[in-house]
Amino acid sequence: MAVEPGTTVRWLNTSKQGHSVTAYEDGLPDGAAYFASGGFDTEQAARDNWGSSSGGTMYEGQAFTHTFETLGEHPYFCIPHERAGMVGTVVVTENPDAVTES
Ligand SMILES: [Cu+2]
Repeated sequence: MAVEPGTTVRWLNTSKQGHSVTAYEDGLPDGAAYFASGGFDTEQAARDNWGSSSGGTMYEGQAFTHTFETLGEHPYFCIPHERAGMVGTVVVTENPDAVTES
């Protein structure tokens, strides 16, 4: 998805499975705040804590929000379903309408 800076994006788990929203730390633009469900500061911490009670799991009906302030591409994934291709990118741009969704 493409959004303007300052946009708060909300992910809602509408499935029966637990998911995560976990940023690819190395893929974030310089200066961008790290984001992950569970509030982790690093991708490694999010991965290490997956499966624990504080693991950042979003259960059915739970949401995670993040406000994007930095221009650029913000790739993220779902920890348990990364290998299944559950990944995405939030593109932060001054002109979201010009971005072609892939
Ligand atoms: Cu998932």
